[in-house]
Amino acid sequence: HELATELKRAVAERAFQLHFQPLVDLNSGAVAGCEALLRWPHPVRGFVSPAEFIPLAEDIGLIEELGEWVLEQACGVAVGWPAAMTVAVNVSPIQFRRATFPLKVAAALARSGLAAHRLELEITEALLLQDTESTLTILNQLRALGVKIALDDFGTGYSSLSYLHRFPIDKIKIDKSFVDTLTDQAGSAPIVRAIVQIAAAGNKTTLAEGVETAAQRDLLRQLGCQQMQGYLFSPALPAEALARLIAGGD
Ligand code: G
Ligand code: G
Ligand code: MN
Ligand code: NA
Repeated sequence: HELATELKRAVAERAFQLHFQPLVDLNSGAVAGCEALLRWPHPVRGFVSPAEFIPLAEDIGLIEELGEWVLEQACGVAVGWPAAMTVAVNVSPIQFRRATFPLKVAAALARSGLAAHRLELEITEALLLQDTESTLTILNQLRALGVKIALDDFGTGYSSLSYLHRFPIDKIKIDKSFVDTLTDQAGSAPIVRAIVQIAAAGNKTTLAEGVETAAQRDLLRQLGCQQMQGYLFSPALPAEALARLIAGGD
């Protein structure tokens, strides 16, 4: 597999970039943090999507090394942001289940000097359904370090809402598919309202993903959702462009 060979080389050479997409507080409009999104600038293929190369990295045993690089980079960049800003890092289930993962997280924090509460790890619902006991153990280890846990793409998996309270989760990221139909007649607004209420009852923050219109933003605010992320505010940006954005320049 040609792409696999190239990916192997790219990981060895750290030939990736991290971009950062702002997470915006719906009430104040302030940038509360950013999600780190991996980019692979391929000399011939252009930017290869992580949706394509992350599963490949998982298949060929490269995800730990790649994930560790992402973690180190993300913490290293975020330490230069205002102290109120967090950084969110996507964690592959394979990476998450390695016994050394909490140690890797602790090492990235120590090396960068980033306060643990400013790091948010994004996991997916599927993790909660498999090996529930071990998942709980790992989540508790991570929580003991002081990092935050966010549940990514919420609503696309098969976990029930009742599952939420069994796990130490700080934030729920409502999947873009709910945001897409939010302002439609008979759309997803009642579902989003229910998710926000259940999250609030468990002291969890809610964020809506893929917000593209002002109407979606306004309704989300009205429904009590706390944060949003999406092209309405900004796509993922290189670190320098993000720094200019938060400094208020352009
Ligand atoms: O940014 P974009 O829409 O291209 O991302 C596509 C997918 O790749 C998303 O599901 C996103 O969560 C995932 N992804 C992006 N960066 C990372 C990363 O650093 N690690 C992992 N495991 N997944 C990532
Ligand atoms: O799976 P995850 O939620 O981590 O993936 C986030 C993906 O969504 C990234 O690839 C990011 O580039 C993309 N994204 C972020 N905001 C928007 C948006 O407003 N619209 C669309 N279509 N995609 C978005
Ligand atoms: Mn994510
Ligand atoms: Na997401």
